[in-house]
Amino acid sequence: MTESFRHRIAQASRDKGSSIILALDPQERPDLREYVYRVIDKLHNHICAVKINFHLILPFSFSDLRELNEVIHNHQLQSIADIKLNDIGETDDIAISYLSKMGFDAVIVNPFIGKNELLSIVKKTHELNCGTIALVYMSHEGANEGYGALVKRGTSPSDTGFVPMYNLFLELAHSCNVDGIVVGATQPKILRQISAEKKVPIYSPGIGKQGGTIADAAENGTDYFIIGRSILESNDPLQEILSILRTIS
Ligand code: BMP
Repeated sequence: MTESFRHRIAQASRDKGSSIILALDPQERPDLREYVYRVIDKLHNHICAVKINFHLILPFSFSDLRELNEVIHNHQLQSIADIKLNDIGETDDIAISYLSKMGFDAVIVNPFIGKNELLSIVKKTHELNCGTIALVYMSHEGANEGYGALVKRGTSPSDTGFVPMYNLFLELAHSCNVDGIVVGATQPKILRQISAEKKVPIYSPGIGKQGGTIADAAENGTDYFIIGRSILESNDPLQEILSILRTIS
């Protein structure tokens, strides 16, 4: 595995003919492991990656996660750890080290930590041949209170001029050389604005259950579509994915 994460996910997307990332977010259930493997077995030909969140990271052990990532890789898919990492450098470092040992290919981080910490996360992930994906604008309704808040550009009292937080996050993401950015599909105007300025692929959650549409996201610049419940909870997840893929194409 010598290619970068950015290259690997692009390759997986070409090979599978799909830019869908499955948000593998099951509800609590007694047969969690069996369920997860059943889903991957059914859908692996039509997705390029699996995003794993606390729904599995908390109940699963280190070896459960390593085994799951092995299965994901055996299907030539990438695996993304969605922990929205957001801590001091030393703690970020150890988290990334464990995630890489578990076989994750990339980690989602929150740029609120600032440039030094974000740079050090990117450096560490790249040393381990993993990727860093930074949140720029989240998909939930209250995202405007944080990501949309108007903030002063600099940190000195004499700095003037206010910009939305997400503009700063985008600049930070670009200047730290992240491998991708998360922009929710629920705000098409913001998605379009960010996509006009983007230098790295856009990963968009918020499609289906949260109100964003595939068609809008595709039109407004999303590169990878992160979708969970509207696939997992549909009566026929395979047909649902195929229908989403038809819309994208
Ligand atoms: P769903 O398609 O079921 O709404 O799942 C979306 C997934 O993406 C969830 O894992 C959620 O935690 C994550 N997510 C999101 O919904 N919005 C964001 O802005 C960032 C996320 O990581």
